[in-house]
Amino acid sequence: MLDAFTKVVSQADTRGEYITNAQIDALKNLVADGTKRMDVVNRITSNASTIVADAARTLFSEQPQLIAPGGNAYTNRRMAACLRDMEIILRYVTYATFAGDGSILDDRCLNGLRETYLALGVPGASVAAGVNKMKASAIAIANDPNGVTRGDCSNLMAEVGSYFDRAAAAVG
Ligand code: PEB
Repeated sequence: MLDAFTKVVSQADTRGEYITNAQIDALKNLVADGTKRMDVVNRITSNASTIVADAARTLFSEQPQLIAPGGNAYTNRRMAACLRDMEIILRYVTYATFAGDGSILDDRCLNGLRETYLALGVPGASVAAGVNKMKASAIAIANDPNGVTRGDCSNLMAEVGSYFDRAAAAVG
């Protein structure tokens, strides 16, 4: 697991070189935007259950076969597993956002997930659809200009979006 700083250090070490000015500038920007990043993590974290529940509700209304008898979210046990999976993915997206690096998401959540779903018979494309719904509502919540000092969060939102995209691509 890396963060934005340890990633630069580890890449420099692999090449046996000092950290470059360009890398320092990129990290300076990351530090300058640190408060925004923490706010984003805080907002997504404090709205996690809403984000998961809304995404699941929309997913099941669009794909009712999932909750029909024989579906992959039919029975409370499978429904609970499904909501839990979405919550786990969202949690790792918040970790990646906090660290400014996706490796925690890749290594501890997405690695082998496609194979797990294949083995379980859980439809990966439906999980990906659920992840995309979480992406839309998490970004809407994180990017809400009300209640915070207004500024440009476009880079940060693109970064957060890319973590959701990574999760969706890993299973879809
Ligand atoms: C991944 N999910 C399930 C299992 C595992 C994961 C390992 C099997 C064990 C169990 O049931 O608990 N676990 C999960 C994860 C990590 C982890 C992401 C990362 C660290 O450790 N069913 C649907 C939807 C979808 C869904 C499409 C969006 O209809 C998910 C939610 N996951 C789902 C279901 C099961 C499951 C298990 C239904 C139970 C499958 C079954 O037992 O039949």
